[in-house]
Amino acid sequence: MSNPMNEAATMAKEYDASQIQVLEGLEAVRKRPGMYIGSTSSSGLHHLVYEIVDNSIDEALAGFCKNITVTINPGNTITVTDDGRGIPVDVQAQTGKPALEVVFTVLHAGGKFGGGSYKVSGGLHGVGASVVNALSEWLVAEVCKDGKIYQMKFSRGHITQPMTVVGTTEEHGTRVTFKPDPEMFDTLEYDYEVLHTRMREQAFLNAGLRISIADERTEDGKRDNMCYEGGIREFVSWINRNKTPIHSEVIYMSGSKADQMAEIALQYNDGYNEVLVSFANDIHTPEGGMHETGFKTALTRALNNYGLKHNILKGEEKISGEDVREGITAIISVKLPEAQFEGQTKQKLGNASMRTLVDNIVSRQLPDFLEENPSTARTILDKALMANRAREAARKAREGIRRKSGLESDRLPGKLADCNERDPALTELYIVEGDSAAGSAKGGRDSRFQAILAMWGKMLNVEKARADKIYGNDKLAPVIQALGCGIGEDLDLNKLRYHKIVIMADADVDGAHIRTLLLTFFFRYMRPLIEQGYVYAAVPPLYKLTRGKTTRVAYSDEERDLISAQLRGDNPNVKIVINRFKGLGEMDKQELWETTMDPEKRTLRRITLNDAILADQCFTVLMGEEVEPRKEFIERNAKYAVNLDF
Ligand code: TSJ
Repeated sequence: MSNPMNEAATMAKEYDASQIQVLEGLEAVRKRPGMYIGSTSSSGLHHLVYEIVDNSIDEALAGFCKNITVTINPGNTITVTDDGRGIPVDVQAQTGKPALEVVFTVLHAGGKFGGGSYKVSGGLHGVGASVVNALSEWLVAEVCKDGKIYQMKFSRGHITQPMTVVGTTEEHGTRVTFKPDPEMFDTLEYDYEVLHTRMREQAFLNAGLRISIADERTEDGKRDNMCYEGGIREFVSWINRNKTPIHSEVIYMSGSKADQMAEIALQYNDGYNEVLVSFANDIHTPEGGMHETGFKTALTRALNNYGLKHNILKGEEKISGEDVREGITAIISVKLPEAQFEGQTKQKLGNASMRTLVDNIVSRQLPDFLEENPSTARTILDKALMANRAREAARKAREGIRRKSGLESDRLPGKLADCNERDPALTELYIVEGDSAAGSAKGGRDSRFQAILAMWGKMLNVEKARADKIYGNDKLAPVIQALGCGIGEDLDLNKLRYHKIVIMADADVDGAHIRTLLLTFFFRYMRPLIEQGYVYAAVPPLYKLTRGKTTRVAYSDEERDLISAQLRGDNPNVKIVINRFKGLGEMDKQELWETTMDPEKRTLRRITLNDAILADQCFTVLMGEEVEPRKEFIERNAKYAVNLDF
């Protein structure tokens, strides 16, 4: 017989030990929040919401939840609710604690208990509720289950109210409300559109799941209610909504093998761009991977086979992968239990079995579709054939233009003030809007490693232009020449002359226009440049503050107020003059160097491609011919149009 006293003592000791472990775990999250949520900037702040919502999506995937709501409350707290089974509240044998408590206090506890759930979703970092809890000033969890309402409260990961029954209910589900910790984040302001975009994407990826989002911070805040019975088919229609499809129906294919499943939806439009967006377990895989490879190979093979069989392709004629993807909008969504994310940013699917599964699905189902829909098949084949011929013609035109303009030679454009250094890893190219700003930049730069290229005026609308026109364009040719690495199929990053390409344009509408056009161009014709992180936006200051002989600059409204207070010190009546910089051209060369170009002091914002859908939408809508969608888009995304941060 064991001594009951000893047993109690042992249990207390174990409890202490596990408690210490818990606190150490959550303390680690607070010490290095970036490791768990990517960053403590705006992106990390939004990540908290995704981590919570992912749990509700898992519940939906398990078949128990139909509705999810996300609310931005006054004060920038967030509430997420679902109508699932409710997080289990029973005491676990291993820990002696309610499962609910474990979910919020033990690192990586999510989905590991209960069993039977098909855990496939999960944020980029796959962490979950305990991380959000550790990074929240406070968090309240409520579970409706078995007729009761259970409630538990936390502060910075510590329990402030143990699990308590606070009422009775007929409902079932989970509600979590949290306030991100100001000690942890650089910004606490939630952006409705960022959350809306992500929730819409999740609704498309989980057919029939209803996700509602509301901004309750103001009386007239936005709200959206999203539920797509057609899933990724509707996703494709939605991406194509401002484009002109060349066949009416969206082609849909799906299949599964063992515990893996894949679905593909696609539709061609009359444009020339390829929009291929892939997901693994509802996580965007912008770097592609096995599922994309399987799709591309099978699509090219199936269309060539059909073309040969029906004498649309003659003899040796063959259409390439790029030809068959011109004007395509396609979504590939796969779900698998142990997804392997690879690549530099862990955004590439590595599971080879997915290549086989997707290839098999497309190889079996696409030929059937084409045979059953001969006119659509003909339309698609004709388009691919046109692409093939245009590509040939473009190649010839390009070679001609190259010879004429000397693009192939070492000749550099006249508008370029080059630097002395030759090692691309050490050099920077500033692409500057406007002659006066370019003048200041040339005067202020460190010419040892900083080159300046001036750009002005409206540029070619690259949305609808083919590569041959781009090479001949008088605004873009200097950019192509200065960068030295070619475009499109010829792109060779080994020849890139500068490893930092900094777009320097005013924070006004004209600046946004130039920036959007340049990014459109990079996005369409030099995408690896963005993907590999070579493109940046300069961040010029917004204000100049002067007190007597002291001047300081501020890059945001908050910083302006902070510096103003610092300059004022203990003198409430001292006069501080605050000027708003209207444009880069207003700064003299010294100011421009000190605030925007000096590597010791400047801020550069790296341009990322983390949302190819929004990028494509942004470019298409901003550049497109239709005025209404453009107006609406600019109204909805006023600040992105200026601060293009896809
Ligand atoms: F992240 C979170 F934990 F905070 C959270 C979880 C937040 C929100 C808004 C919802 C959820 C959540 C968890 N919704 N639904 C569930 N379901 C479960 O945790 C659950 C329920 C029952 C069983 C079972 O086997 O009976 C298993 C699980 C995993």
